[in-house]
Amino acid sequence: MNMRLGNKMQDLAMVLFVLVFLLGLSSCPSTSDGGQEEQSLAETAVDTGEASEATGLVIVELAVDGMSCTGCEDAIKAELHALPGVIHVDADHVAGSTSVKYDPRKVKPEDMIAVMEPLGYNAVVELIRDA
Ligand SMILES: [Cu+2]
Repeated sequence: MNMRLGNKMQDLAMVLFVLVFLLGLSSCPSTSDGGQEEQSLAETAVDTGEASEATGLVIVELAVDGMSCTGCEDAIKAELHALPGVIHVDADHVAGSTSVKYDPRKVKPEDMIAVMEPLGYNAVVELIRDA
């Protein structure tokens, strides 16, 4: 009797473990590996392409819903870096915020919000300030 109960508890624990694992995976709207490679590529391209100290750059602070891990941060950074005029991206899944330094003549916060939405992240502009 005790043995059977013990086995049941073990089965239950295993089921719970698998459930938590699956939940953890599915709570992340981004796919992990490809996104990270994209990010480093995009970052390199932007950093070398926008080396000069341009004037008129601004920083937009976005409140972002749906980030659950650093993979989300990486996915968002990669996606935003791919936009023309985006100089630098910081993302913080704990704070649920992303800040983007950009050239307002080339890209708008609406464009950033538009590329994040298909990934499962809803963003709204909190404030825009001079870089
Ligand atoms: Cu994630």
